[in-house]
Amino acid sequence: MIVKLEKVLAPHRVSTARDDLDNWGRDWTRSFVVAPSAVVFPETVQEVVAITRLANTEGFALVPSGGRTGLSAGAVASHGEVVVSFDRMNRILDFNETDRVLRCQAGVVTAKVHAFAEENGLFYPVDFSSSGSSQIGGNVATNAGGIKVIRYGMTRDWVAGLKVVTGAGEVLELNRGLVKNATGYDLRHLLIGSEGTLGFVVEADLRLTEPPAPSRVMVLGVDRMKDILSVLTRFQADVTLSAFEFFSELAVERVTRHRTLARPLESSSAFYALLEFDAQDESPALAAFGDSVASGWVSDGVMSQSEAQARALWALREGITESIAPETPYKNDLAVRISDVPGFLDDVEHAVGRIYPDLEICWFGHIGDGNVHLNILKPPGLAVTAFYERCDAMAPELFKLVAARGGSISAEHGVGMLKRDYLEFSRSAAEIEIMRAVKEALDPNGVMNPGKLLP
Ligand code: 2HG
Ligand code: ZN
Repeated sequence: MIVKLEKVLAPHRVSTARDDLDNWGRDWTRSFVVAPSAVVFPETVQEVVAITRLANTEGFALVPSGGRTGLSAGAVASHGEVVVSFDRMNRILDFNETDRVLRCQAGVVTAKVHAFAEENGLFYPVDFSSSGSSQIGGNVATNAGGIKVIRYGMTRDWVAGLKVVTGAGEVLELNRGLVKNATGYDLRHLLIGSEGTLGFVVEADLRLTEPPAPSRVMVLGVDRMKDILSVLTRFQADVTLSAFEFFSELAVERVTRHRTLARPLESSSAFYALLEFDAQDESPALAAFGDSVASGWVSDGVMSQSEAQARALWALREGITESIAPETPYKNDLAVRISDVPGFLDDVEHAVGRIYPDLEICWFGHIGDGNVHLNILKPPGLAVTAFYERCDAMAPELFKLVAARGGSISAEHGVGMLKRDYLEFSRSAAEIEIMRAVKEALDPNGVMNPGKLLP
């Protein structure tokens, strides 16, 4: 297999070195076996086609690999697969000013798209903490969301076209940058969020938009979760929000210690809401703040007066993941309808408290779109494996609560291997059967990312 791969690619772009396998064989998850048999670095679409065809004829499996920032083990190679890295397909190929669409290769880092858009007086609005290393191909494969979804939607909303190599090795040009196209099933959207199980995204056409107006950031202290939604409703009546995030006091405590940041407010609250809106909306925002205090929903608040202050307030939210990483949290990325969030948080607190009263929960996330990140922290004395075993044992209880509210077991991180066996809590048996049939049609020999997404 290696010799044949070396014929398809130059030998220096096929690696079996231990360090390379360890590095490219994993994402940000740490609890899965990492055991690829090789890592390959194609530079052209034709090379991706050749690798895929070889996998079909030789019977080996492929794992697409981007910036490896995933949190669901969608890009972990645990069973001798060949990892296909897009690190060398990292060019922006074209930009059309009239269409406001850029075409890039899958390995372009998200931040490079942000910078390119800015250089051209425009804006690419999909943004998240890992945008400095995540790649567009991975964003498309997981339909990445992030911190601006409330205003701009998910990656799906910004993809005007895709070039993909299916699991059978066919090249498809999907939608070709069109705004309107009513010619049947939109296969582009099938590939978006397919987690590398149907084929490789090799190029993407991304829409750009007007840059946002200068913004203000507010952090508000809120003691009762249900009041956060009253605050959201009150602000949304008069203010166009570009972010509405939340985090708990425990998260503030961890992130301020880890990054040596100042606390946002003098007093402490159970929760904090972080809002971002256009500076021109400052007066209605201050009125909404006044009403929220008068109604007893908000105890205190701060509003950025400069770019630096806005960045410092955002750091409180964006630094949470790295600040709790040493506590090897058991991560969950859940969604319910926005109005259901407070009830859902109560359900989960209650269930975790009943089963494991000694475990601490660090809540944060994108409450404005119903997506909450539940991180259960490992107590200091407990071994990592014993901790994950306890959490895994609790998972069905947790996902039942999600299912009871018609929610999603993965709002934005994807299913990967982490959630694969729980898919039935969010998708019906009929849906899963249809998903299998789709996979069969695009990847008849099952070479694309086996063991991910579908149980
Ligand atoms: C975020 O919103 C990311 O910061 C990571 O989706 C969430 O670490 C997490 O659980
Ligand atoms: Zn998130």
